Amino acid sequence: MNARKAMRWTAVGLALAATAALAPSALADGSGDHRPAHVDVLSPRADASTGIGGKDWVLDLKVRYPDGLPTAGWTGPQLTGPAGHNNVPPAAGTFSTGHDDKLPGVVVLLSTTTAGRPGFSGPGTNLANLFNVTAIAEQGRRGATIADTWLVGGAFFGTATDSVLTVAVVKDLNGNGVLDDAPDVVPDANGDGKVDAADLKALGVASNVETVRFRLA
Ligand SMILES: [Ca+2]
Ligand SMILES: [Ca+2]
Repeated sequence: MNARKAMRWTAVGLALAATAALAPSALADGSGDHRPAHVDVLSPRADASTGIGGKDWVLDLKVRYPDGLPTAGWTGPQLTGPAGHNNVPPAAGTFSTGHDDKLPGVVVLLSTTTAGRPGFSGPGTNLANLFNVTAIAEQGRRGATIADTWLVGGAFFGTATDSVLTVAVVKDLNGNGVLDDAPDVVPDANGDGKVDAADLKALGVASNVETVRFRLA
């Protein structure tokens, strides 16, 4: 490439960079190219068979916030579970069904969640606050990525059955600029008897909606 051509390409590059810098940051919802959050399900994989007798399997997520930790409503790391380590600082957190106190925008649904146990009201139950280990995986100019892991130690979601996992970050419903609006229970907005991606979209999402069908062995 000669010097004149190189200069021309440099000018194109600078113009593109300037356009990118002017692009608005749309925190309001998950539409368009700039989503304020992105969820990845690392485990279980689609169509995988997991666990033994419906238990001892892992639900592993990564949630990326391009605009950084303040957008995530992140309130610190956690190491929680049914035993005593819940209250050990700095990783103390609550452990129950409902929205997570440490990452309060995330919704995690399993289609085979049933009512009956305390806190469980069927497939709309947000399971995010049952996650055991939550911490920063990456932070820098590309935003922040949170790793979120749950060891499912009981056969609470069926055995020898298919289940559908649905994960998303709810949009900024109260307009405080923070993605901290996940409900404890997602309503069946379209009344079809299921609580799934359609109902999350009706509620409003800031991220992609990840859906994974898998089998509980
Ligand atoms: Ca909010
Ligand atoms: Ca529904």
